Order: sequence, then structure tokens, then C-alpha cells
Amino acid sequence: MSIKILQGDITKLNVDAIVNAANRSLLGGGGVDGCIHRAAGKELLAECRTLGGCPTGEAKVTGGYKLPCRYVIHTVGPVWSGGDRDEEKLLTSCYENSLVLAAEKGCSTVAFPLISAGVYGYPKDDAFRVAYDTIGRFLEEKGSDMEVSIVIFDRADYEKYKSIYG
Ligand code: AR6
Repeated sequence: MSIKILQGDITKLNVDAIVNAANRSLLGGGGVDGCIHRAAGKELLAECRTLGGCPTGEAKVTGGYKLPCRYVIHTVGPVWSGGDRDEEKLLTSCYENSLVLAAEKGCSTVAFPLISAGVYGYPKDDAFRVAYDTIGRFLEEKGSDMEVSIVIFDRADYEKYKSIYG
């Protein structure tokens, strides 16, 4: 089982699939979503328009276009509203459903940003714990040898998570 913690810009990674922290429209936005659409080019938005959006907690896959990855898996995290609106369950589903799609596409390397931990306001340390635990449980339960990275944008956060979990 292999979980890596990396620091930097997810759009630069040479992996089979990167995961996008999208919104339900799948038509782009700010944060990592904006970075991914800018780096992938207009064709990504054109494919996203054909998908009919995506419910919170679920995931859909597109090509990577100008990105170095083959696929972008778009998942929609929950908006944090205090913790009693199934946020943890929905965030867990984001990771699970994204990993199911990655496995279906035959990916051996996948990278996630910290879903919901930016604009959507999920407390970062909790968002990291959900990511780490869910990915670990999935790989163990499936006996999968997929190599999964969690990419932390902020260097200080990266140092912190690396020292706790690395
Ligand atoms: N590489 C890796 N991580 C990044 C990058 C990057 N290039 N850019 C930002 N992050 P956010 P959300 C980190 O806000 O909270 C969009 O408008 C960032 O530091 O991108 O799920 C969508 O369209 C944070 O830790 O996603 C939705 O409307 C993490 O990625 C909404 O934001 C997630 O922050 C989704 O909000």
C-alpha cells in the first residue's frame, strides 16, 4: 500500500490521473479547479459541458488534454457547514468514488488535492485525516497496488502533515 504526501502544484504531476476539487456544475471555478482548467485548455471545459454536472460526493472522469496526466477525475466535495450535514461522509465518498474510477481506467498513479479544504471551508487538518484514512482503507480493502499521492499546496501545511503522517 502506497500513499505519498507531496508539496506543490498538482497540474505539473506526471501521473495517470489527477483529481479536481470541482463544483456541481463541473464548469470550472477558482482554486485548484481554475488551475486545472487553465493548464488543460479549452477542450477540458468542452468535455465537462457534456457531463451534465455531478452531485456532491460523486465523481466523473475526463481526458487530461494539455496536462501531463491522462485523466482528470472531477469530484465535488461538501461545503463545510459545521460538521452536522454529513460533510465527513460526503468527503469520504469523494475519495472512494474517485479511486473506483481511477481503478476502472487502469490507473496506477493518482494524485489528489485536499478536497473541500479551500473555498469550501472544511477544516484542513480534518480534511487531511479523511483523505489519508479513506485512501489507506480503500487500498487495503481492494488489495490495490495503486500509488496515490495527496498534494499539499501550502508548504507549512505540507511540513506539518509530512511530520505527522509521513
Ligand atoms: N495544486 C494543488 N493544490 C491546490 C492547487 C494546485 N494547483 N490550488 C489550490 N490548491 P479549493 P474546494 C489547494 O478551493 O475547497 C472552486 O472554485 C488549496 O490550497 O481549490 O473543494 C471549485 O469550482 C486547498 O488546500 O477546492 C468549487 O466551487 C485545496 O486545493 C470550489 O472551489 C482545495 O481548495 C471547491 O472548493
